[in-house]
Amino acid sequence: MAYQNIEVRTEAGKVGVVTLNRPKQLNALSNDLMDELGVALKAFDADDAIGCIILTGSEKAFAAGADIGAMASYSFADVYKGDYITRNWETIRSIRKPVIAAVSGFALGGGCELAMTCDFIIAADNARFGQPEIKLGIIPGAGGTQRLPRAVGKSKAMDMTLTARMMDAAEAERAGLVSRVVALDKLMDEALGAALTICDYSRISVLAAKESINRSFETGLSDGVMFERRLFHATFATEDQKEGMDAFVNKRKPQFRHR
Ligand code: DAK
Repeated sequence: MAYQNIEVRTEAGKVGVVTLNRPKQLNALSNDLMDELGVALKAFDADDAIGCIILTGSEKAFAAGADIGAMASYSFADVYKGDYITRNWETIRSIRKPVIAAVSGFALGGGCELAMTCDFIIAADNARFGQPEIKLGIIPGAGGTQRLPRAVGKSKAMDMTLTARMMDAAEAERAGLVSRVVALDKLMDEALGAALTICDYSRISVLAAKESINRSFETGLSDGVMFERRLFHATFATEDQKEGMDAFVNKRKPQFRHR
């Protein structure tokens, strides 16, 4: 597929990189862009050579939100009857391989929500996160009111959502929204390093760990721990478990074969 709103490449033959590419609109997330993003993510997810995916934007903007120009004229009837853009915003949730958001510049509104839908966020020191929808007479619509409080707690989530205050990278790291902050010029190196580390582990363990952590957001503790226990037990059915433990015992580097 020829993409108009994103760029897609592979690093080291095993990391899929998707770069949002609508620079004039600060990567505003148009319908076409979200369609293309879904296609690219699904293609990497289906590609056996790929072990991890990085989603990034430009130095100035990861994404400044959904496309306000496109939304401006919609009525309640349009968005409710049409189930406004739910269709192509939910694809990322179905991706089973890890997706790392490498964020520099603005991650606002739907851009912040998109970053939060990734599995973890590595931020450049110029990153700024916010849910400024209140300034437009709307509220977050792609999970911001649900994922932000889970990430940073109720008080900061309320503050950001009700006042539209942006959070800088340092505060975002303190609050737990991002996992690491690095200098802007080191962002992609850092994200790629993390992705390659993940690629070297057993794919089965990686998928199971992601699935189990995501389950913690959907269920109570007892059910979540039981879900984890079943997946943990299942890893003992894999060749990779034998390889990983044998390698440790014999003081060598494991060679996981993802089975
Ligand atoms: N949409 C469209 N164009 C945008 C944009 C956006 N979100 N953000 C920026 N742009 C455009 C600007 O209009 C400008 O275009 P030109 O005037 O040059 O043609 C260009 O990008 C550069 O922007 P600025 O001139 O404003 O640049 P500054 O450096 O001065 O300011 C800024 C950067 C990021 C602070 C500012 O552009 C800004 O405040 N942008 C809007 C941020 C915002 O309000 N974002 C939230 C949008 S609402 C849903 C899924 C998602 C959503 C809802 C539902 N479902 C699944 C149901 C999401 C909603 C939203 O994100």
